[in-house]
Formats: sequence, C-alpha cells, structure tokens
Amino acid sequence: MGVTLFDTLIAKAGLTDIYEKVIHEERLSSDDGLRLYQHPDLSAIGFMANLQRERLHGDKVYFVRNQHLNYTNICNKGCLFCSFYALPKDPKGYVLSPEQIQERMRAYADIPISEIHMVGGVNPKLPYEYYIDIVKAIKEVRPDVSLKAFTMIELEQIRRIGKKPMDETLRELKKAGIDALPGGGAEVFSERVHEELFHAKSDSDKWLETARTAHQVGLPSNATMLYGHVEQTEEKVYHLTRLRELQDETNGFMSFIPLSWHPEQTAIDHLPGPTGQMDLREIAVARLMLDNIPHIKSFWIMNTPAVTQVGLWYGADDMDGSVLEYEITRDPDTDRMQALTQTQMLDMIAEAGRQPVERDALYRVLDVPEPVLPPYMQVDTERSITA
Ligand code: V47
Repeated sequence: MGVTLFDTLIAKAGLTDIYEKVIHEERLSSDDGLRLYQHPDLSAIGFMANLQRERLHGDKVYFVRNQHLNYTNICNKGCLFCSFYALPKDPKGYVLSPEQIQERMRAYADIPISEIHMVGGVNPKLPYEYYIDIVKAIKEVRPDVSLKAFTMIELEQIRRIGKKPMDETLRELKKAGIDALPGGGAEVFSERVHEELFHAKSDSDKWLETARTAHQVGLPSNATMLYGHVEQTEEKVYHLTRLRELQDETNGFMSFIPLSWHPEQTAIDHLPGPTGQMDLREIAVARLMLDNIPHIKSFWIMNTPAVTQVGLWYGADDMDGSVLEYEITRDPDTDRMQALTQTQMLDMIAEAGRQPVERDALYRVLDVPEPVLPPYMQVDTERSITA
C-alpha cells in the first residue's frame, strides 16, 4: 500500500510509532499514553482512536432506554468534587423507601425501559436488608429490566453493615436481582488526589479488589475515571493501565466512562473544570489505551450531547441513554437537560453519521433502528439543478 495523506500527517506530528502499533494491534505503553495526552494534534489522536473504534464496532453506537435512581443522597464521605451529597444531619438529606422507588418507576410505566441504573451516597444508617429490599422492589415492578446498581464504594459499605465477606454480599445482591455494577467511585487512582479530594473513601486498591471479586462471582461492571479537577496526566495514565491490568485478569469490564467533572456547587468550584477538547481527548486516549475493554461511553449528561456527537468519531461507541432524572450533577440554576427521548437519541446518532443500536445494561442488542438523517443532510432532488 502506498503512503497515504494520513501517514504523512501522522509522520509530521511525530506519531508514526504509535500509529504503527495501533495498526498492528499492539498494546500502547504508559509513555505512549503520556504522549497522547500531551500532543497538540487532537485530530490525529482522534483519528487513531476512531480506527480502533471502527475495528471493534464499525459504525454502531449503543444507547439504552434507562432510568437513573438515587436511593439516598446522604453520604459520610465528604468528597470535595461532589455536589450531590448531604451530610447525615443535613435537612436536605433523603432516603427513598422501596415503595417510593417503585413509585418513581411507575411514573415511567409507559416507556419501555430496559436498564435501571441505581446508585446512592454512603449512608451509614441504612441496614443490610434495605439494599436487598430495594433491589427486589425494582424487579417486582419491572422483572425484565437489567439492573445495574451500587458502586464499589457503596458495596464496601453494604458488606461492612452486613458483616459479610464481599463475595457473599455480591452473591446475595445478585440473587436478589442485580445484573451488573456501574463504574462509579473510582475517581482517579492516585494516593495524592485521594488524600486531597476524597480521603474518607477507600482507595484504588480496594476499588480494584471489589471489582475483581464482582467479576469473579459473575457480575460484570463498568469503570470510570473522574477528570478535570486536580489530577495530573501521569495519574490518568496510571489509572488506565491499572484498569487494563485487571481486565487482562478478569475480562469483567464492559465499558469505560471518562467522567467530565462539573465544578458547579461543589466545595472546589473555583477550579475551571474540563474543556470540550479535554473531553474528546479523554475519550480518544481511553479507546487507544484500553485495548481490552469493549466499550467506551461518552456520558452525554456530563459531556453534553454536542461533544458526545463528535466523540462518536473520537473513540466512543456508546452514549448511555435516556437517563430519566439524573441528580448527581443536577444544577437547578441552569436547569440543564436531564433526559433525552428515544427520538432525540436516534436523531443525535443519525446526524453523527452512525448506526444506532439499542442495548440493555449487559450490552445485549434489543433493536437496530433505521437511522433517519436530518433534512439538511438529505439530498434534495427537488432543488437539484441536474434533476
Ligand atoms: O462516582 C461526582 C462522579 C460518579 C461529580 O457505569 C461527578 O454506566 C462530574 O459513575 N461532576 C457517578 N462527576 C456517575 C457514574 C456513572 C455515570 C453514568 C454511567 C455510569 C455507568 C456510571 O459521578 C461518581 C463520581 O465519580 N461525580 N460528582 C461532579 N460534580
């Protein structure tokens, strides 16, 4: 094959060695990861990530009709990056009963939801049985829904309050009805950032250990990384390589979600937060470094629908879903959009030139709808001078 224009551009950018590795499906090193984070030509990095994305998924973009439920906002961890939590004595604190959770689900009874995503704060007052009861309550209302619930951090609390080993806790929750675990609570695998922003939470070794146990008992999970606050580039590369190592061992991660930090209403809201460039770069670097995690999700709530559409050409193959009632980054002042209809999701994907694929929490395919291009992208034969 001759030298393409892209080969020339990559050579000019000094990225030929990484490009060769991508083409030959060789694993990228931590040094490669650092260079991808630091290189000014984001388009070149996005192009390489897109090669890898299309090799794995072609044109497909996975989306899900889901409802997010937050059973409690009471949390004793006091993470500085978070605006969602209320301390145990705060009057803003709430706990949803199993019946209230069912009510929230029944409010959307007419929507064919296939995934429930349920997480909450670390609330020391809740007994072990509460967690089993809310899982059962969800499955009572929608027996066929795939339930993705409880981060590794919450599981640590559930295990502690139940005074049981982690594997037994996970088996009991699985028996009650959870099908998978969400990827939250990982933040950044760095002792320094841990100390500075979320010291009351367990550390990266514990997060990874819980994920390992979950995968071993047959509960797949997602993984996340929260970026755009005080983390350093080396720490992000380290985070990605640790996830990659665990995935080599368990193959239990379904998807990686780079989480774009929102400063609004947090204790550190004087920090500027990430930019759109950074959001796209996180997607692209993740796709290139995490060669063994099948899906990279651009969570549209945090990345915005606009960045997500572009992200579908920078390594992302998933955009999460309808996300009814998202509370973790809700900002009552700006009233940011918190839900997308099925039509809006399909339109976003079609306009981005991709093929929508509806999935459930376990990435089982439910539907492959025909994409409909927006009018401005359709050939207008009526107005064509050659017609
Ligand atoms: O663990 C907290 C993060 C996470 C803020 O697995 C914040 O499919 C941005 O993990 N700005 C929860 N992020 C969300 C999460 C998630 C979301 C969507 C899909 C999946 C999945 C997982 O949100 C927390 C924390 O890392 N977070 N505060 C904030 N101000």
